[in-house]
Amino acid sequence: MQQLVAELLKGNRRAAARMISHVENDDPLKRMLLTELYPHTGKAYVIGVTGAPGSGKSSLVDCLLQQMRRDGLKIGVIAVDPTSPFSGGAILGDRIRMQDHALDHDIFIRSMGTRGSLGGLSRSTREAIQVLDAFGKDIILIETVGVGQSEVDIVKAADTTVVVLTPAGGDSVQTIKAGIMEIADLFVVNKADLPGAERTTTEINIMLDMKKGDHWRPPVVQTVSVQNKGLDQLWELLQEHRNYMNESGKLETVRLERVKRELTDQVEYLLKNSVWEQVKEEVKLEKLVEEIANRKNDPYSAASELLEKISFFDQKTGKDD
Ligand SMILES: Nc1nc2c(ncn2[C@@H]2O[C@H](COP(=O)(O)OP(=O)(O)OP(=O)(O)O)[C@@H](O)[C@H]2O)c(=O)[nH]1
Ligand SMILES: [Mg+2]
Repeated sequence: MQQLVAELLKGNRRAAARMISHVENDDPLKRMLLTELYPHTGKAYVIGVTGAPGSGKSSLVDCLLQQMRRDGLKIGVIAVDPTSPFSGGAILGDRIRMQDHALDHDIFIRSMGTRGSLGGLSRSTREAIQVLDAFGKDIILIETVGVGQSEVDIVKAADTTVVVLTPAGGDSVQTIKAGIMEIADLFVVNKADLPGAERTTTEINIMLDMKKGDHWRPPVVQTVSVQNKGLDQLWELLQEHRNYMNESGKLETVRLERVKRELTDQVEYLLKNSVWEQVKEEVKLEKLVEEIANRKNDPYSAASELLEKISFFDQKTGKDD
């Protein structure tokens, strides 16, 4: 295990890939690995790219990779597909398209599905980010389909969030989920070669102007990712937002919040695991459920009684205290 960490820190890609697999499978080794890695994290800048299926996220990421490589940056890409139990489907297509980059030693691309990620996809994504951070990536791009709460959670791991929209017949802006709108630091109207791009851009701008001022007003940029158009501007705006985050002190604030969330998540996760492990050992759950269903017991007292039977686990030694 120590060797795996050492190899990863040396820049061994296979070690990074294996480590992410441990994370994805919620392997028992995982916690120790992440503990070893943690001192080496906190350096990478994380950019989230979210938007409806087919809006052009992967094509944009592809173009951004070129821009960033030109600046000599090392980049990790995590493509998250919350709808897929395996890392298949559209993501597989992404892999093929990004193959040119895959040969580039400074770019590491990985897709993640929901398979095996018992602690939740946002959790395993966050841990994969830590792996790539320790691996020495300057920038980590997360591509995720913007459809539900889990994607909003995934994006919370990002320092800068890009929301990708398309000129979909003009009704796109109204149908954007409120949650998605809130998380955007930057809007991209991709497929600006299609009709309606101006209108969509104007609508977003109007919506943004109605919102009361945060210090950062998200810019809206048009791109045609398949023709590499608008990408210089997008990369420039991304760097502008990064500077803003640094200089305003906001980066520090959101990172502290993130660490707090990681800590509380971890406590809850350990508690939950340890509680249910013991419950399984000590209590005949089905019998208890039946009693409650038959009104011989109630969930309120039953839950308290369950917890009274449980001794809290010493996670470090693995022994009861
Ligand atoms: N006309 C036009 N088509 C585009 C543009 N960008 C992407 N596309 C096309 O849109 C389709 C989807 O592009 P992707 O980059 O795979 O989109 P995505 O958001 O990653 O898709 P998922 O990962 O499946 O959600 C592809 O067929 C692209 O060729 C663009 O700027 N203009
Ligand atoms: Mg994609």
